[in-house]
Amino acid sequence: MTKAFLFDLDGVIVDTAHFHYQAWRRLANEKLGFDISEEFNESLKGVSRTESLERILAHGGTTLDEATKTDYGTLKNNWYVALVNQMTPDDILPGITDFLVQTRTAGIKIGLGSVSKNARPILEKVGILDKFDVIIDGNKIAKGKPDPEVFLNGAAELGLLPEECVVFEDAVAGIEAGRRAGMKTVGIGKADILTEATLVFADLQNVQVADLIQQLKALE
Ligand code: B16
Ligand code: MG
Repeated sequence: MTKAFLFDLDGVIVDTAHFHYQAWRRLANEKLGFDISEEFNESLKGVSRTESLERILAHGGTTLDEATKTDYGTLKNNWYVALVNQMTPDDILPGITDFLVQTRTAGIKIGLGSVSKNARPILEKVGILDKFDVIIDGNKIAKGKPDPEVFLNGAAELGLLPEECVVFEDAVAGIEAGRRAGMKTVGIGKADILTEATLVFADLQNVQVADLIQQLKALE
């Protein structure tokens, strides 16, 4: 029986991916001496800040000492935070506000499972922090997605079993994390990319919580 929905933040609740891209691109251009494409940025979705920098360095065929990596991670984050500080409730992705209302009405708990250390201030900025029963973010976990830790912690904080939770994710790494946690997964995006998801929708507009629960049950 489904008792909780655990939502990823970036790409599901809000679209912060283009802010991450702008900040990483600025770092690559100004400090590393190469460019990164929007296509390459896809491979950074759902991946932690330190792992993202490692992937960018490998992509550019370069290395840095640990102190510089820390400095550059902080620099990128300062640029990123300045961008997300401009967010408003208009930045909530289509269909989400209504979907959260439907979830609450159906008596299903609402959790956040994000590897971002900025998750809480972002939810506050867009005005929906109070909609969440539990928030697991990058400050609470040791391992990023595809490790299942973030979602297992969400279930544990809610006092629920993994099989009672459904994960909503836009990233391949996030779907894998949900699957490894023993949860059903709803992919938000393209079915040919999110091939491991239990169900896939382009977005949550026009998705009814009651119908979704029925569809998931039918697949058991
Ligand atoms: P921060 P999610 C992830 O958020 C992003 O998808 C990923 O691109 C980012 O590197 C990561 O958060 C860490 O974010 O630098 O703010 O701690 O998709 O798990 O909500
Ligand atoms: Mg995401």
